[in-house]
Amino acid sequence: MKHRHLLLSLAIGASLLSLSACRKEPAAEAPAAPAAARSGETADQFVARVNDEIRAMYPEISAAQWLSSTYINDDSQLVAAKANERWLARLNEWIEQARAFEGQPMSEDSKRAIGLLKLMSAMPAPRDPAKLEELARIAARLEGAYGAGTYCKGEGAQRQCRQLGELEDVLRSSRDYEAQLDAWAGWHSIAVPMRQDYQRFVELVNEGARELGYADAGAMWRSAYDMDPDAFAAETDRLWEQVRPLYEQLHCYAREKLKQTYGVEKGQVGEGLLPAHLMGNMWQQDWGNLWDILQPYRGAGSLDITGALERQYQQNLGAALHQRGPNPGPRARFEAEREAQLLTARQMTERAQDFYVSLGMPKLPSSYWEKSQFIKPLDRDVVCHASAWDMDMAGDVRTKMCIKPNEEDFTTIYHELGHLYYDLAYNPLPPLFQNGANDGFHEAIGDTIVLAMTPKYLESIGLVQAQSQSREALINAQMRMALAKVAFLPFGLMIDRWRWGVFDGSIPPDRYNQAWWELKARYQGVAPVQPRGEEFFDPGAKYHVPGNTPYTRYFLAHLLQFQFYKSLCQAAGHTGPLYECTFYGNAEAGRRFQAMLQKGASQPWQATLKELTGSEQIDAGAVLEYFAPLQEWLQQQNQGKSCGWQAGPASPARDGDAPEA
Ligand code: X8Z
Ligand code: ZN
Repeated sequence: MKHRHLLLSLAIGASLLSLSACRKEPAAEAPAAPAAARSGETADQFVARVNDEIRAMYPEISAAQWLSSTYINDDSQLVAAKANERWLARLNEWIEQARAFEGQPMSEDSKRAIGLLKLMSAMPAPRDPAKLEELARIAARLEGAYGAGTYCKGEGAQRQCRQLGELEDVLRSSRDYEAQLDAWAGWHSIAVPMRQDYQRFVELVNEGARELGYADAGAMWRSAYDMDPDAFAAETDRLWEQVRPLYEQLHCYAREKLKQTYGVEKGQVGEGLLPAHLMGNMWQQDWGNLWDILQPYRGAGSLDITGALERQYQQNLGAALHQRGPNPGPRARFEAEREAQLLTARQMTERAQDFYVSLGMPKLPSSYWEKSQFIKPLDRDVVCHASAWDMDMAGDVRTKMCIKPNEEDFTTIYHELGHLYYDLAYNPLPPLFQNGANDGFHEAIGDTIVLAMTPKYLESIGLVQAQSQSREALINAQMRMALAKVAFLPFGLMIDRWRWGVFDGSIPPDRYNQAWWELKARYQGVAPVQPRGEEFFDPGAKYHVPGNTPYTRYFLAHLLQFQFYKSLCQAAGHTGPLYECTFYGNAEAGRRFQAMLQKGASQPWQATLKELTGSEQIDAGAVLEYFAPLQEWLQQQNQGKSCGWQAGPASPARDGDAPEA
C-alpha cells in the first residue's frame, strides 16, 4: 500500500500492512486454506510460494485499507482490521515456516528474501489470535481517530468545528499569536483519547517483536538496514552531528526574527527555545510558511510559489463561474469552487508528472487519474495525510491527498509521485523485493526531484517570474530550501528517539508527554508556551504515531536526497555549484535514477547506493556543500548573538548532551 510497502514498513497511510501485491487477478486467487508448510519443499520453492501468496493476498488487503482511509467509519474500520489481521496471521505462519530452512542450502536471493520476510510489517503481531485481533482493531481505531480528528469550541450558534486542514491554514497564514495558539492546542486536543490505545498498542507489538526474536519493536525497526542495529543507531547520531551546526545557525536566525515579530517576550520560550505554535507548521518540521518573517531579502528573486498557485486557482474558478452564466447563485458558486479546486490539484499533479516524464519515465496510467483522491471529500472523514499506494503490484497506483494550492502541497505531490515511480519500477521483481533499498530511499526519490526545482526550472515552467542572478536572490533561494530541508532534520530524528524509548521501556507511559517535549527541546529547540503534562498525548497529534509509520526513514531521506541529487547532476554533466543544478529533461540522469529504482530491495542498500553515488555510506557532505552559501550568510547574521538553547533538565534521550550553544 502505500508506498513503500511491503517490507517493513508499512505504510503510511493506512498503516498496517504493508505489503504489496500482485500482478495477477485479485484476491480470488488467494489460497483459501492457511498456507501449510509443504513437506519436501526446498527453501527456494518456499520463497517462490510465499511470493505467489503475497501477490495473491495483497490486492484485497490494500483495497480494505484504501477504503478505510478514504471513507472512515466503523464498517470500513472493521473490514480493514479484519484484512490486516488475516495478513499478519499469515505473515507469522510464513515466518514460522521459514525457520525450517535455517542452515539449509539456498540461493542468495532466497536468503535475503527470508530475512526481509521477518521485517515485512512494522507492526509485529503476537501469535495469540486474541491479541492479534486486538492489535489490528486498535491500529485501525488509532488511524481512524487521527483522520477524523476534529477540534470544536464554543457553544450553540458560536460552536465552530475544524479539522487538521483548517487548523493548518491558521498556522500557515495567520500571524495572530492567540489564533495560532488556539489552532495548535486545538489540534493537539484530538490526540488525548489515543493514549490508552497507544499504550496497549506498544505492549502488543513488543510481544510480537519478542516472539520474532527482537528485544522490542524498536530494535526490530533498527534491524531493517542491512547492518548491526546498534551500529545503525550510532550512524544516525553521527549524521545528526554532521548537520547540527547548520540547524543551530538556522534556529538562531529564526529566533531573532520571531523576537522582532512577536516581541522579545513572546518570540521565544525559556532559554532560547522557539514557541511551538509560531513556526507555521503544526509540528515545527517545516518552516517554509514563515517566509514572510524569515525572507532574507525582500523582493530579491520572487519565489512566491504559493501565490502563483493561488492565482492559478482563481483563474480556474473564474472559468468555472463563467461557464455557469451571469450571477451564479450560492449553489452554483459552491460547485464552481469545488470544480476549480479539483482542477487545480490535478494540474499541480500533472506538473509533477511532467518532471518524471522529462527524465524518460512513463506517464502515470489512466487508472491513476481516475482512482486517486486529489482533494478532501465533503461528505465523509478521510485520512488527509498524503500517501502513495500500490494497490496490486500491477499498475494500479494511486495517491491520496487533500491538495490545496500552496507550495508545501505542491512539493508533497512530487514526493508522493516518487513513491509511485519506485513502485512501478520494481513491480517486475518478486514481491519480497518490492520495496525501497531501505525505507529512507523510498522517501528520498520525490524529494530529489524537488531539489532539482531550481529558480530557473520554476521560471521555465512559468510558475515564477524571471529570476535575477544576484547574491541576494541566491540567499533567498537557499533560505527557501533550508526552511523545508534543514528545519526538518532534528524532527526527523526525534520522533523515533521517542518511540525507541517507548518500545524499550525507558520512556514509561507516565512520562510519554514529558519525554516527547524533552526530545523536542533537545533536538529541535522548540517548546510549548503552556504546560503540556501527562493529561495530554501530544505524540498522537502527529500522523505517523497513530499510523505506526517508522520515522527515521525521513531523516535518512533528507540526507540521501542530496546524495542522489549530486550524483544525478554529475550524470547530467552539471558543472558549477551544486545548488544551481537541475537535471530536468536529462535522459542520462533519468536512466541512472531508474536503474536504482528497478533494483528495489533485491540487494543491500549499500550496494545500491554505491551504484548510483560511488559511496556505500549515507553522508551529510552533499547537504553541507549545497547549503554552504547560506551557512556562511547565517554565520554573519548571527554574529554577536548568543545562539543555542538550554533544553532543560535531564533529557531522556540516548546520546550526548543537549545542544546549547
Ligand atoms: O509523511 C510524509 C509524506 C508521506 S510518506 C507526506 N512525510 C513526512 C511528514 O509529513 O511528516 C514527508 C516528509 C516527512
Ligand atoms: Zn513518503
